[in-house]
Amino acid sequence: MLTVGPGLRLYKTALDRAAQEGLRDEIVGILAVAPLFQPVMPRTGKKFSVRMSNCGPLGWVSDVSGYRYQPEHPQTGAPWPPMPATLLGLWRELADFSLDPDACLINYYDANAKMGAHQDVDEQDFDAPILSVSLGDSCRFRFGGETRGGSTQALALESGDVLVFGGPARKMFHGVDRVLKGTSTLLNPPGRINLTLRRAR
Ligand code: MD3
Ligand code: FE
Repeated sequence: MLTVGPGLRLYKTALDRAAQEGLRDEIVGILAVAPLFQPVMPRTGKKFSVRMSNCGPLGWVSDVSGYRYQPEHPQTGAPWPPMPATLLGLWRELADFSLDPDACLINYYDANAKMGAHQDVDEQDFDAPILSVSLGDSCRFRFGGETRGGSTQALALESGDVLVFGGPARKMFHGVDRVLKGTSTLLNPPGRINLTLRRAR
């Protein structure tokens, strides 16, 4: 475990290759039932370059009317598939929080996708940390402080890495500058998957 900053812990290769393959297969199964959708920005309707899905009781969605957590897939209307036991196990082992997560956002990045700087503030409980798992191609992750426009730091995230954001890191600005194409053979089609476990309510 590496403490990257206040409240920000990095578990490098928390999942070995075999565990990454197992989790990948579980996510592929989830995406067969709850397909990736392309969210759009509230008001403007501008498309995200990242495609998304969710598992667990609640899922994060974005459309012209806003950001929210909801229990069903926006296109199929079906409940989100359950969260894999592997993910719950990682949370119980690493998150250092008494309650289980109720939402897991699945982000899929192709080689050209990125995510602009933002805060995660759609949850009701900021005492709970957020746990992120990276699979597939590496990326350059960027984070700063609690206000936009301050100094930032970059961190390479590789397949199998787990980050935990708690306490003072919970409301930090963060984003993904770019995906480093061809750095992993885990995913087919290639790209990067990020899983974020949260307590939405
Ligand atoms: C810091 N995802 O889904 S994971 C997101 O790689 C998101 O897909 C990025 O930002 C990704 O909201 C970054 C790391 C991460 C996730 C949630 C955070 C960092 C965070 C919440 C608070 C602070
Ligand atoms: Fe985020």
